[in-house]
Amino acid sequence: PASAAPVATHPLAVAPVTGPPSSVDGFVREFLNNLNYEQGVALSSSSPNDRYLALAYTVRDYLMARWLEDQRRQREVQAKGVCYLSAEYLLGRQLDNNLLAARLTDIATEAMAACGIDIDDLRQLEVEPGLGNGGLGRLAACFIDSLATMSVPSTGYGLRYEYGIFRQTFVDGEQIEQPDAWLTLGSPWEFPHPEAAQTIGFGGYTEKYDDEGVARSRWVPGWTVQAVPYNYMVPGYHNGRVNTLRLWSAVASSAFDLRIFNAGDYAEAVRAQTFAENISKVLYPEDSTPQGKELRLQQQYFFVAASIHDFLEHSLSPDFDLANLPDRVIFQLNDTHPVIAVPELMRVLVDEKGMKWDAAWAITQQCFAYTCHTLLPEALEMWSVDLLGRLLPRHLEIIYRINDEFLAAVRERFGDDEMRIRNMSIIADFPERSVRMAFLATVAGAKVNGVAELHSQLLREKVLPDFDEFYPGKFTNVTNGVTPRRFVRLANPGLASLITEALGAGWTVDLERLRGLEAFAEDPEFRAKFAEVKAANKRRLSDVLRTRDGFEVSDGHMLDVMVKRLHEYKRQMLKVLHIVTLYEGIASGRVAAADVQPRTFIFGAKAAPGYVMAKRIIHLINAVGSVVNADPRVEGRLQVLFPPNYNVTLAERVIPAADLSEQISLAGKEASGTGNMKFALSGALTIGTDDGANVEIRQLVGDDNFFLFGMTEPEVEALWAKGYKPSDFYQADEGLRRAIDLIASGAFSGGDRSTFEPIVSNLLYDDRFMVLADYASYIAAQARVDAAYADQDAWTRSSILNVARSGFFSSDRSIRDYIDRIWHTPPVL
Ligand code: KOT
Repeated sequence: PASAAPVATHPLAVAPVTGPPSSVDGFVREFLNNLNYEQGVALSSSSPNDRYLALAYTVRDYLMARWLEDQRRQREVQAKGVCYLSAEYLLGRQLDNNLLAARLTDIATEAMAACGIDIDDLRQLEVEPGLGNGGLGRLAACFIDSLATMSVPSTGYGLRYEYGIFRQTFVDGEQIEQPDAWLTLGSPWEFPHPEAAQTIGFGGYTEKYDDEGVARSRWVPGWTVQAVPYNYMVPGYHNGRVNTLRLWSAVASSAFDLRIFNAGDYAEAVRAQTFAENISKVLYPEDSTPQGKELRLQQQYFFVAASIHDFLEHSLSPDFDLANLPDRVIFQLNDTHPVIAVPELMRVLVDEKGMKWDAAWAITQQCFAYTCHTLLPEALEMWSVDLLGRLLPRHLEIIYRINDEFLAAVRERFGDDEMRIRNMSIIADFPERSVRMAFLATVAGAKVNGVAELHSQLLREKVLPDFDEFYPGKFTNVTNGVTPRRFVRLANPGLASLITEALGAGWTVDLERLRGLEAFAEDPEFRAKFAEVKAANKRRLSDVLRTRDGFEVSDGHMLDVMVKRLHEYKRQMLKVLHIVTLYEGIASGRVAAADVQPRTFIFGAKAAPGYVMAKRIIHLINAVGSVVNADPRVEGRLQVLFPPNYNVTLAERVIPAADLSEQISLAGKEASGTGNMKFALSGALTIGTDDGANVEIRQLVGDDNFFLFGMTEPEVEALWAKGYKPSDFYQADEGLRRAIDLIASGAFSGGDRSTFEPIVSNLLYDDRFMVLADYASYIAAQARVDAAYADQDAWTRSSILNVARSGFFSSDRSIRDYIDRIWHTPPVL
């Protein structure tokens, strides 16, 4: 990033904002230039990868002038902006998104054709940046898209992992993880700026010193790492805006190396280098179950410290009065992963800028806001005081002082209610003395939000009730959303054309306009076209699964899809029990295959590598698939497909083809879900519990167009209170008994009863997520699905209504809510 001081004096120092000529000829010229001068090859001798890179460079070049202009303007205008701090960005492929944003899709397609290249072949070569685990990272990617499209001054900050989420393969049905070396063939979308590196300290000690009669503290780090920024363009849709995503990469500090080199230990110095560079080496693959690993804390501090310093240095003028910082920035904390930013800003303001504690704290409390993405107790991050004190001693002191002052205020308000004090303390004493990051974020944040109405309500009432009482007005809700550019326009071009034909083009940036489709749901001609789009999407999916995985998707089947991380709370096991129930009916001869509604079940799911039960469930799904798909008695009417390595790219093909969306978490466990929104916007009907954003989807699409089942959250609580015995449900339900017995019998494990025994006993004797309690209700709801699907025309009508009524779930609306309720950062047009 350029410094605030202007250096451009020559009239050509800033490229004209138009960029290269928007013509096929112009594009061909740029493309060949890039092929020759960047890749160093002639067209005739270029590899497909050369061509992909040259194409990417060309698209980039068209966006460049806008990008430079927006960076200049962002500095000039000095408007309040958002710094979105997120440890994850699950971006998906960039080429199509950037072509679309820059209105270059047609030109680029023709230009490639003029060079004898099928642009589709190049699309397939892009390795998606999988710098996230699932919902939380994908949400961040949707949000930066919306921020750019809505012209909100903002920067996304995060980590440039050298290895993103692992590549999943199956060996004998079991998950094997492979490294995701996404950078090896070149990364045309990023711009490294080693000259703008930040120095990040770790370890060492703190000391008190006398500053002209004022007692101060300072941190003397034991070692440092360089944080090198890599900038990515984030183009808005058709608005000429290009925002920045800045991801940090760790490089060894030369000073640090020198000391060791001078000691004559060359090998040790090189080792130290890799030690430093480990920080941004790999994304931790746990979703909603973080492990308290030291390297993870290093990652967190590394990227937030670099981001805060970067913002203060490059976005503010040198004479800026930091007392006014809240007028210029809001740091949005994407869950607790970046919360160490809070003591870091305090340290900078107090120790480095010499500000008084109280003034610095008042500023800090206005500069942060916190989004919570979970309710699972095991997902609430805690860092041991021991580890924090070793790695970030000054930050620990600051956290203690924040806590002391906070608890003093609590005492003042509520008296010496020791129970309450202990429950609210940022420092927990058991099982180990540790820092509760969610509490720190809540105390420091101007606002705290959950990600769906139900989640925000439970957050206030169940997880942080004392804080809600102490800070009236601090808690709010912002229901999640998804970007219609990627998930409708790009992923579902057939539907997009149909919508544009019916409603005109404005819906892509004003998704509530989809309401206009309600009237078309009553038009048989429109329904026929809509059904044809769905059929075409299924063929597109078939093609992908054939080339990607060698699968043959059966024709004429309902596509019943469950794609999301593998987690017990999401209850893939409930889906398995449904499939086994259908299969057992046929295999036992009680049900004629001909009477079964033909269905293809598609799963996509990665399990955290250390999550043993999740991996067993993956194994079971594959095992059930092998048996069901091969059994002639099924007559091909049931099919189970589990393509490995579910990612954004595959989601873009699977979701538009789906008829039925499985959103079946135990009520109260899924904070929001965002897949559920993508399915509804693609015309899939949802079978779901009253959980997360399902609640809002159902309210909007209407009960007639949604298959609700299962206990409500209060009913779940009541059953726990009464005492839950899963084996009672097993005993009482014959269908359930048959399904579980079949799994236990070894029918899916070559007769070996031990393979899936841990799953069976977990269900019968533990079942933390009440799979057995919701089984009967789920099976009944699936019967309603079958009946509804039998009337194809009525189903299509419901499907259209799902699309028409899901405009609320645009991430543009989420961002508008953030602006109104939390950020107060109006667009700068
Ligand atoms: C991960 C680690 C710690 C705490 C929370 C998480 C987390 C939560 N990771 N992903 N989530 C999901 O975030 C999505 C976006 O808000 C939600 O839709 C989804 O329900 C969460 O599970």
